[in-house]
Amino acid sequence: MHCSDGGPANLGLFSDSDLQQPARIELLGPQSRVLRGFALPWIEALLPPLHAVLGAAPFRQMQTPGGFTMSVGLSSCGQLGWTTDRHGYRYSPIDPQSQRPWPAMPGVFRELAEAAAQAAGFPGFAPDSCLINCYRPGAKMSLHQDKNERDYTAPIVSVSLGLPATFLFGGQQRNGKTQRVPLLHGDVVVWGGVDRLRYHGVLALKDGQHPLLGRQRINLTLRQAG
Ligand code: MD6
Ligand code: FE
Repeated sequence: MHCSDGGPANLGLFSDSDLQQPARIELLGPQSRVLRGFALPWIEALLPPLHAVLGAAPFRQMQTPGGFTMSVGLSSCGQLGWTTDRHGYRYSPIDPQSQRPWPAMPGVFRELAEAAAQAAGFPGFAPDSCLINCYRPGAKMSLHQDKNERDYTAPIVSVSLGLPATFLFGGQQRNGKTQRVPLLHGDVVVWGGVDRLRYHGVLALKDGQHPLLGRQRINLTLRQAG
């Protein structure tokens, strides 16, 4: 803020979040929405704590119960983190790599997720877990359901950062028809209610260079897991 820019002085009455543009909202299903560009006003505040979290809990490639190595790098923050190994998928309060609790969830993650959930018709969202996915060119996520959370009443809020990806949004059965949804830097997907258990995935990431994040896509998914 410059004193000489001629506009009305901001006497600390407004914050950047008041400058939020009206979201361009797209319906994916009855209770799932893409909020185009919703996270853009938060990016500046979000990246430093994201880097701090990744310093304490770096991305790692986990094993699936079936013995495959995931192409996506994973980390978490919050009271619970999502993990997979040969024994199965679960939430744990401890990072298996450091044997320490996951880094705390940055306040700005929680605020963004709560605002996005509210804008999509889910007030009172209070995430206790944020899974952080890192896609390098070629990395993908096969069709899956998110069903390790204790109950399915809360929605999931998913924030896309960096390179664009094609999101696959299917039905209640793995072999159902899927829609292809392009997700760009700053887009937020929210789903819950009757759509909470729909199959979804991400096609192999195309190579490219993002001005802020370089050659990768980072996806934050915030949940009420416990
Ligand atoms: C991704 N997202 O966008 C992977 N899951 O990289 C997910 O698996 C996901 O975006 C549940 C809800 C929203 C999501
Ligand atoms: Fe998922």
